[in-house]
Amino acid sequence: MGAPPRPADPRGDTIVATATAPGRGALAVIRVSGPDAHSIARRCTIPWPTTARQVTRVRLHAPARPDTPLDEAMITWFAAPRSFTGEDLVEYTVHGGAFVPAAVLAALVAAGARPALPGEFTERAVRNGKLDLLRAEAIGDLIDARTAASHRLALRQLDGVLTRHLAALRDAVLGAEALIAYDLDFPSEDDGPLDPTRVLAAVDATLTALDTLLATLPQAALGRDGVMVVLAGAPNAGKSSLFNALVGESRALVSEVPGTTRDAIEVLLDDDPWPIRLVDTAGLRSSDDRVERLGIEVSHRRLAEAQVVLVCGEDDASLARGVVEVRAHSAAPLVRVRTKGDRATDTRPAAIDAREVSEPMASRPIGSQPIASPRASTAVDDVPITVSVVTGNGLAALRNALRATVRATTPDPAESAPVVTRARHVAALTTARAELQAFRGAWAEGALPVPVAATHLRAATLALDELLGAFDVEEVLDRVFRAFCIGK
Ligand SMILES: Nc1nc2c(ncn2[C@@H]2O[C@H](COP(=O)(O)OP(=O)(O)O)[C@@H](O)[C@H]2O)c(=O)[nH]1
Ligand SMILES: [Mg+2]
Repeated sequence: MGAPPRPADPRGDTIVATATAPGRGALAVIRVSGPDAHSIARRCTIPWPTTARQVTRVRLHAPARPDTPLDEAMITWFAAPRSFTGEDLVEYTVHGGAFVPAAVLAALVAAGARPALPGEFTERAVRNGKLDLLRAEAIGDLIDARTAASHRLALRQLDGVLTRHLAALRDAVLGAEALIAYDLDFPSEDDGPLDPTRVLAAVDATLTALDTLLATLPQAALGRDGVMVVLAGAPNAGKSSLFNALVGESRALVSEVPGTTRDAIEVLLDDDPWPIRLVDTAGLRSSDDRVERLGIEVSHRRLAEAQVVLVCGEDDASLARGVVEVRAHSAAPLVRVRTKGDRATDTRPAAIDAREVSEPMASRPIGSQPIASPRASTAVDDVPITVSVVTGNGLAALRNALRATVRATTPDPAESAPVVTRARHVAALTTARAELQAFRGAWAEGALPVPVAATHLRAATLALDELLGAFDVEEVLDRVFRAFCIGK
């Protein structure tokens, strides 16, 4: 989406946008913000409410045509700085649909407002100190959230968990800087020269905190893309039937990515603690058929990416073969599924306990980076879970087993610890980390003059400042808000 260039000083003018999604709907919200918001809105509104922050029923019209009503609407106005943007702000709730919001928007533009750029309302809120940059990003994430996990992460960030944590880290770096500055200014104060280990301890604690924070990035991807769970097994094992049964049973189908018959088919299912990206594959048996071979190659690739594998087979022998084949391509935890339970000729009990999960042979944490505190995988025994898509038996137990395996190998979503969610965060934290390490090396060896070593601390502070949006970094603001929707 080629966003138009942003005005050089976007603070000067008054902007307008529809904040709700276009299309047919009962209501739409239109916002006007800027120094002339009240006078512009007034030219389209009868009567003008006397009191701020009070919902009033009004009639709307184009500025030149007060006798031609556009809508019966509700209006609330706010006076700077007590508004979302920190500017004078007007919020209309008008009737929705194709015509009314567009007509009211046009009237407000005719009265002097400029159509807002994507994210411009939130950008103004940041510029006016109503919101820090991390919280502003969280609003964007909240709007974009498609899964319960993404929603949870966005709300946590909106609540300021990450902001407070970073502010504390920044304070720690400033503290170290102050220690050094004090030593520079008063080198022979009563306590004698500065104890270098004190500075090192402060810097080391900050480095550890930065590492912990950087290691949380995979959580954002998990919340967005889900845990990749791949169905594997010989052709005809019942994988596609099981895929359909699991999808059909799911409480929320989030998205669907259909492929061709020889490609993998995947679906994102919202689940607790993380969404599950369920992938059906073509089957594992080697084949001379060219098309089937292509499908098998795709299966192998998917297996290599899998975070959990459901190995499907009708009997012990095919399950055992399936496990061996899967292990050639994947070290992910396995859940063994005996399919077509309704046909089973043996007399084993059909009801299998939910805790029966096959042992992850080489469990590894999910995500491309190490996870801060992976928990031990669940204890398991050796009984596969028997399912039937015909009777539905075993599907609930399979879901529970899958959840248990996911829980055992992914970060704990209940932790209220701060989590980084964007490449921007990682870039800034990596810079801060590199500067702190450069400082640490120079300081420990006494290799650089103190004032030079101290510039690394300064640079680390600046990187954290940029992350918080604590000072005016045009480029950063521009990059962050370009991705927002209009009216936000
Ligand atoms: N009776 C019974 N038949 C099943 C069950 N699951 C799959 N099948 C049958 O087994 C055959 C192969 O199933 P399919 O899901 O296409 O296997 P895939 O090749 O592994 O994807 C089909 O004829 C299915 O109807 C089940 O639970 N019970
Ligand atoms: Mg199939």
